Amino acid sequence: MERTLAILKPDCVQRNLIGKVIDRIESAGFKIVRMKMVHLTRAMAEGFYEVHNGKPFFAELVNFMTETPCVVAVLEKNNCVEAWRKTMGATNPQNAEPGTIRRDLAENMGRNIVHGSDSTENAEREIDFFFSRSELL
Ligand code: IDP
Ligand code: MG
Repeated sequence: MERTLAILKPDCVQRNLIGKVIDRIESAGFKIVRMKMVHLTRAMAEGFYEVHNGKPFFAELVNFMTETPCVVAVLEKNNCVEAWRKTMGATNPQNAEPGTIRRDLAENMGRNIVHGSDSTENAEREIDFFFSRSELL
């Protein structure tokens, strides 16, 4: 079964929306196979988002992701990577479809509540970034 990495970002935790987002995850048919809270260090945030290093929003993104703890989770479902991106909605909540998490809950493009891997290759890399082999057994 395909897996992806989801993050309930610091804004989700700060705004007491963890439960709402987990409810949406489970209601949409994803199995939560692993989940934990992590407070990212700057080095971790920079490493996780290294593809965006050099972009104008990079510093803002790293600051945001290190503000408070977040929740990282491994989700499982058929076609999981694409299905989770669809459930999240577009990066900019103003462009996201009604009924998606970002459209319904996110404040703006930076503080957009959730993360999801964008390919099965990146899902593997991102799951390995947060979960050790023994945690995934
Ligand atoms: P994604 O999260 O939908 O995959 P990416 O383009 O990979 O979007 O960007 C990663 C994250 O960086 C976004 O979720 C958002 O938090 C932040 N971000 C992206 N573009 C901007 C921007 O133009 N302004 C502020 N933050 C941005
Ligand atoms: Mg992305």
